[in-house]
Amino acid sequence: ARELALATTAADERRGDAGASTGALGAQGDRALLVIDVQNDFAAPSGALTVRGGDGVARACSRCVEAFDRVVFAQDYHPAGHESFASAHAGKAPYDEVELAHGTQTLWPDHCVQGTWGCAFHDDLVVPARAMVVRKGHNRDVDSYSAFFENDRRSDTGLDEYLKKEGVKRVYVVGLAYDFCVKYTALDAKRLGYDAYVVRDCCAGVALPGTMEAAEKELADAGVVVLETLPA
Ligand code: VGL
Ligand code: ZN
Repeated sequence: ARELALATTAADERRGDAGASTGALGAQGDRALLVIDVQNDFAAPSGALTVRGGDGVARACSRCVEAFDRVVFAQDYHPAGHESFASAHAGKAPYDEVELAHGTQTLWPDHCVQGTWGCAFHDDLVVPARAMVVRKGHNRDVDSYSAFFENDRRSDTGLDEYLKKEGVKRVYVVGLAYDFCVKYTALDAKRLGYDAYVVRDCCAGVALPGTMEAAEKELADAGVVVLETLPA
């Protein structure tokens, strides 16, 4: 019942395709859930880059995971000394900005270093065996907020190719952080031709000055549909 109900969101109804949702597989066929960076460093209270409300987001995302047949998990996956870390730049502190060849980079505390506890998915996140995991940020010299492209937009993660091959037309984006990786993933999804949805109560933001407002506006301007909640 939950699957059928989920397939009939307000946004679907606006699009007039609610009637296409017949049977679990048919209803699920063209949609995917993208769960972004629900890892200890963001979601756990003792994480290196804790997002307020992150552990609640882990539980909310798990409820979404159970409702989707096709789920992709993004994992921020940095080598030690990654250039997005303030510690890699002499005289810089976390949340300072620096100019790099491909644009402005916000500097972060060391986080999501490969093989560490902080990099692991939060314990409350359900990660089914069928799930696809996309790792990003492994290139030392360029950050990757979006689950589709690195920030210089040169190399892609393979996610678009996978979703297209699967026949996915609608992507629902949830997780952390709303104003960074969730935002950029949803914007790229829209740009790549998917109907893109962000489920607001399954997200939380870093909330640096102005970043939450900027996210609201950029998502709206791009035509990403921000749903308050996934209908029960
Ligand atoms: C993220 C900052 C640095 C995110 C990742 O997942 O939103 N934010 N790395
Ligand atoms: Zn990162």
